[in-house]
Amino acid sequence: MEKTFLMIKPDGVQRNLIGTIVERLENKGFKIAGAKLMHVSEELAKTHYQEHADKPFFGELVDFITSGPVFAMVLEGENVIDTARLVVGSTNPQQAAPGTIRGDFGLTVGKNIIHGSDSKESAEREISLFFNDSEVLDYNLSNTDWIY
Ligand code: RTP
Ligand code: MG
Repeated sequence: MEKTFLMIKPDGVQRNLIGTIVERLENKGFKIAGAKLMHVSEELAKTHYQEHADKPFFGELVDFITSGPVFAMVLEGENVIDTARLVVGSTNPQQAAPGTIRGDFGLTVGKNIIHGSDSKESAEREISLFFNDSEVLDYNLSNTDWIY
């Protein structure tokens, strides 16, 4: 099954939105294969956002993502990479559709609450940057023998 990487950025954590965001992702039907609260080092931030290294906002982006804890997740589901990006919404929260995470909670492009991988290649790269193999779990959600 396809996997993607999502990360609630420091602004989302500071605004106590972890529960609300995870609830939306679970309600959508995605399966959580891995999750953790962590600090992003400067080195990891620069590697993660290396495609933006030449952009004028790169320094600010690295400073912001390392400014406080993030909540990193691996989600699993059919077509999860593209569908999670739809749930996340457009990059600029001021243009993101209502009903999306950025549309409902984001304030500015620099503080847009959450990151989501944008392709199969980025998803694989980002999952392996943020998670060890042992932190991405393979388990069955449909084992309901215990419900009577
Ligand atoms: P992300 O990588 O964080 O999921 O966001 P994205 O794909 O929607 O957008 P991307 O183009 O990859 O940009 C990465 C992050 O850089 C910040 N940004 N700031 N000041 C600016 O003009 C500007 N443009 C982009 C945003 O926080 C964006 O999420
Ligand atoms: Mg991106």
